[in-house]
Amino acid sequence: MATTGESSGNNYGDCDGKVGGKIQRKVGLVYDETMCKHDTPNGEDHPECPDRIRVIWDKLQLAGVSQRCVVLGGSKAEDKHLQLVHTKDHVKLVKSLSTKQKDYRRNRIASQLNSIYLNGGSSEAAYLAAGSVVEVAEKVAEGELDSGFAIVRPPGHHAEADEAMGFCLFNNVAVAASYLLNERPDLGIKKILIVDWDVHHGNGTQKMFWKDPRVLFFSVHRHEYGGFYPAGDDGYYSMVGEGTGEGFNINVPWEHGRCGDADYLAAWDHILIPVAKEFNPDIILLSAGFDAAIRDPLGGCRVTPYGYSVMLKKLMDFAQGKIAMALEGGYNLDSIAKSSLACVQTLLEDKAIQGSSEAYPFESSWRVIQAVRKRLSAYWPSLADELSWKLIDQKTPTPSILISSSDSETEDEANEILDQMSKLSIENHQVDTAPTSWRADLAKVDIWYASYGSNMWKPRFLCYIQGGQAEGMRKACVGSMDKSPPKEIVWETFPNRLFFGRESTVTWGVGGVAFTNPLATPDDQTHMCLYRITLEQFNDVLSQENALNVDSETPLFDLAALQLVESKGSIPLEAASSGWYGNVVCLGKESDVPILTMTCTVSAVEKFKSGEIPLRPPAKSYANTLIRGLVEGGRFSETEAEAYIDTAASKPL
Ligand code: X5A
Ligand code: ZN
Repeated sequence: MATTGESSGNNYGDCDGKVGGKIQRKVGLVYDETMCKHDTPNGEDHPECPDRIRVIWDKLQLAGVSQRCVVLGGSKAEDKHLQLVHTKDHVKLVKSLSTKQKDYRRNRIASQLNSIYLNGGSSEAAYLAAGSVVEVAEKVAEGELDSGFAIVRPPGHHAEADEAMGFCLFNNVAVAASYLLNERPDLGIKKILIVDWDVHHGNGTQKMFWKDPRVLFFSVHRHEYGGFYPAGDDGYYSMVGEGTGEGFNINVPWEHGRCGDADYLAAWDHILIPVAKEFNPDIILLSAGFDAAIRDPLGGCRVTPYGYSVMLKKLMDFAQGKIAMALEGGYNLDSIAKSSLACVQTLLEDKAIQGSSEAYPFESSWRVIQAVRKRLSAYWPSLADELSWKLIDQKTPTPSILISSSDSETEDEANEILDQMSKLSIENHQVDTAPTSWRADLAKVDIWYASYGSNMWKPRFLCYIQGGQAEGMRKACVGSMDKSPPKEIVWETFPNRLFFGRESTVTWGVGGVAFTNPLATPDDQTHMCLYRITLEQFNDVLSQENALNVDSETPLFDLAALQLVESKGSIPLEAASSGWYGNVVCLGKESDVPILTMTCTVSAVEKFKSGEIPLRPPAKSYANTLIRGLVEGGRFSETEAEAYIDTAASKPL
């Protein structure tokens, strides 16, 4: 089934394995066009598309890099190897998706799975993806290759023993690891380090080796307190493995997107590399998704090709450089091609990839790194020391993307890092001119932000301005770029209906979210706490309420929108349409300053009324926060506040 196209060949190096007098490392590549046959059944667009592996292969060929590698065609995994980590039923299911079956049956299977599409080519591609990773891992373990890269799809790391999910059918890397450990004792591979730098948590791989001390699983991913795919607590740093596998599972859960080279390299230098030294793996398998790459549409992170090359280079110091890379995610075709090229050049030990950047890790990244070190220090003594404050003081303030440059006195550990960082550069660097011009304009305009939910409690609202985490919150806020406190606070009552809906929020967990009917209903009353803030700050509150970044290049709500909402009363926001509070409502004026609130759209109210979106009473802690706001704000006694929330929670719409 090797159909790798014209320019492939089993040659490597141009002169007896030497390039420029240096012994050329033997780097294997698997590419097989057959894996492009897995596609959406009706030709709809999907980020996990066949072109992903084509563009990588084309890039390696155009750069003249594949010609210096050992090119292998794909090979199909054997059922007994797949069954080392998957159930028989799961293998049977994937096998049964053959071309003979009708699309509708496959569509029915896919619809019962999370983020999975299937077509007539899916089964063969899945077998090839897993088999190809096994093939590369085996050849690297044997020493026939120094290292290798399996350019495969569908990806694998979300696939669990009995379930396909997250674009993954078989867990390619897990199959390969289990194959080496259980089927090939002759190769002497006793300890495997799996590094998963895909932007998503490798939930499948984690589960498969949860109790297995032979596999150290390390995953760094965007987590957002459980809000980012695959969502939940599995990717948290508290998940360290169990039984004899305790301590052999390490998660680095970023609190937000935007993480880049500096954050990833800090996780390498202060977690992964010291642990890898202690663990001393016999081989490294790399779940190499490139969806943490700059400009990836799903990841929202900013790792550059240079960043990937440095992360990889650092791993090459272990296991005598035995590394088998397998493609996982990565959805910007240009970014994944460039990142892959940088990695293969690194495996070939070409001249170092050029790059530099003056970025520091985010403050939040240091916080995560410290928490991970602390949680795992019982198992890995090299993590026990606290990081020096001089080191962690080198940071990019969390919401801001303004990059400060280093003026170093080179004497301590901190400056070592700084020097390293100052050599980094972000390829095709989009200049992040932090507070962009819209901020200056909107900072001149005052509005009243009218709150009726947890923001009525001042310490909670201040988190949106100053950043931080008030009592009861499960997640810290980045705050506004302008951290000045509200200029005035007043209370008012409006003829709208307060109600509660939805399942849970990232901040409060399970329990209702408060809404107010955007349309006035004269018999109802919503009591609101009004904060006088600038329109710039209002934008940042709006972004945070809708889980959007505050560092957007364009405002969510500008002067034109303000004019519009004053005349129309209520306007939905394009950019926040998938958020909960994607509708800005003007409730009138107070001392000639417009009063704005944010709630759901009028059409969402209809869905609440029809039951299409369920109403849901607030959880105790959330309700208590509202009551606290009303009481501490002087609006109500405790009994009155309780009665008010109670009524709003129980009265039908
Ligand atoms: C392999 C990978 C992402 C799934 C996202 C689903 N999967 N929304 O990157
Ligand atoms: Zn991913």
